[in-house]
Amino acid sequence: PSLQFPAQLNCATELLDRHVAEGRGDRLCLQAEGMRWTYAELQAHANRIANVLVKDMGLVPGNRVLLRSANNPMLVACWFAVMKAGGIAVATMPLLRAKELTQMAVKGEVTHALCDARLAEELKRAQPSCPLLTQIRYFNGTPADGLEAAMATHPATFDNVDTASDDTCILAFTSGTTGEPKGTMHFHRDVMAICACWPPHILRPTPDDIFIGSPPLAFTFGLGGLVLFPMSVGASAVLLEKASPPDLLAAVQRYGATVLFTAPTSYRVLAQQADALRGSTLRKCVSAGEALPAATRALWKQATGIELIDGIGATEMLHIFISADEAHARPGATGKAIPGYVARVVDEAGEPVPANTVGKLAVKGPTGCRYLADVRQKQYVKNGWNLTGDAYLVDDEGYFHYQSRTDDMIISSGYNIASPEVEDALLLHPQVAECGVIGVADAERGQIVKAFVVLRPGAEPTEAMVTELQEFVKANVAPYKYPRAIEFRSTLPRTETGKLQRFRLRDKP
Ligand code: 3UK
Repeated sequence: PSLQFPAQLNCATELLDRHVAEGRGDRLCLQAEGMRWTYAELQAHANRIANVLVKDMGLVPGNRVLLRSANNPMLVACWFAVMKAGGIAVATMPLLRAKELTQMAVKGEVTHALCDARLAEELKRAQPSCPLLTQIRYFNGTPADGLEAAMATHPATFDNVDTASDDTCILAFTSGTTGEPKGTMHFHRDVMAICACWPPHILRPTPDDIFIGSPPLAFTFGLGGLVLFPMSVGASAVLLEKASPPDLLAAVQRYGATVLFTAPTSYRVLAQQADALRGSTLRKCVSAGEALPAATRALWKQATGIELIDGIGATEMLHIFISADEAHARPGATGKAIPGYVARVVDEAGEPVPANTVGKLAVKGPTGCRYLADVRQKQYVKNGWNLTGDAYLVDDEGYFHYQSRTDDMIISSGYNIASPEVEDALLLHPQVAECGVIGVADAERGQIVKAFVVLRPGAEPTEAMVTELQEFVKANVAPYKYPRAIEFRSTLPRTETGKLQRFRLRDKP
């Protein structure tokens, strides 16, 4: 990919205005419940909001703007308005509470906010603790007398700020499971770099594709998959405020979606609706956020005939850096470093380890980790390599196989056991809907493997089932990895981004 960017670059000019300037303004850009916007309509909305930000709210380039909304077209218009005005978008997950919003606003020195009126309450509770945050406008309210009323007083034209390609435009907070949220900074050129690397080489979308998916736009997986990537090729996206598996399935059918982005657990649930999925319009399905179990890949292929595209990405890296297209998919492997990136597996000293040896994943490319004022920068980036905190091995053919988060390795009687490997084995059992595996302290063995299992409807959580599952795992992986303890649950704790929260299983054993 060409990763040479001019000194001055504004990603809104490239991803939005360029389409209108080149005569594609009438093409469909965004759809949502009762809404269809062309590229020209999105541009007009973004321009009016940019005028409100600059002329009414006093925004100057470099100001940080908190965005708070479920996935909908106004959120996208707000995001582009911030880019156009040379601001920095601080997108936040809809489920966050005042406490977390305060942490992010204070740490991010946020001065402005654009917020969906239906999510106003927590932001209003946060504002008194955020002295710099003085300018807030609400949208999507009834009546639409907030941001929309202000927009109506401004023209639908705006001269984008002539930003430098290495001006920060995104401050993305990690969906971190523990500790203070970490803010990661990304430049205008980083946005263009992720559009130049993964989509043309792995996804290969066309301008007629209709993208759909569940990840919030505040999660960079969602921002890329549902806004940046479709717009980079002039395609369109469907935005869903609610994207549980049934909502997603209904929307795929209703809108004739062709490219789906969601997390492994969601694919697992969706695959049960094989009837509804057969002969659907879907042609490309992307999984990221956590490891894709081989059993889930197989279920999806059975239900739809489609080979999933797996990819590991991170907020620190902005998007996906190891992946494989359908033709190169290997069950149990994430893929190889995508064009533009290099990846390797290293030991504690940062030296590459031999093939088939577990070590730490190290990656570099056009994007990388820039924590906002955080001492953990030195742990994530060493000698120019980004250490993602994942344990991986590379096989003889150069494919990267995910093992676990480095701090999720279970050590039992001297054996290293990766939680996802045990989870994968359990998921092959027809009665297992979901599961999570952790290590729990044990006097004799140091740690033992414990599994939390959600059974499929109709299956009984009995002692006999415990034994059956234990024997099943022993038959599928090295017997010492079998879960000595199994507890049945009705649900498992997950983040808004679909990640299993193993630490919460550990807290409440
Ligand atoms: C894990 C995976 C195995 C891995 C993300 C795509 O997930 C994203 O970003 P986060 O900052 O988390 C990063 C961590 O999540 N992970 C993600 N994808 C996979 N593990 N296989 C995968 N396919 O531990 C990684 O270090 O929330 C994913 C695009 C953008 C993103 N921000």
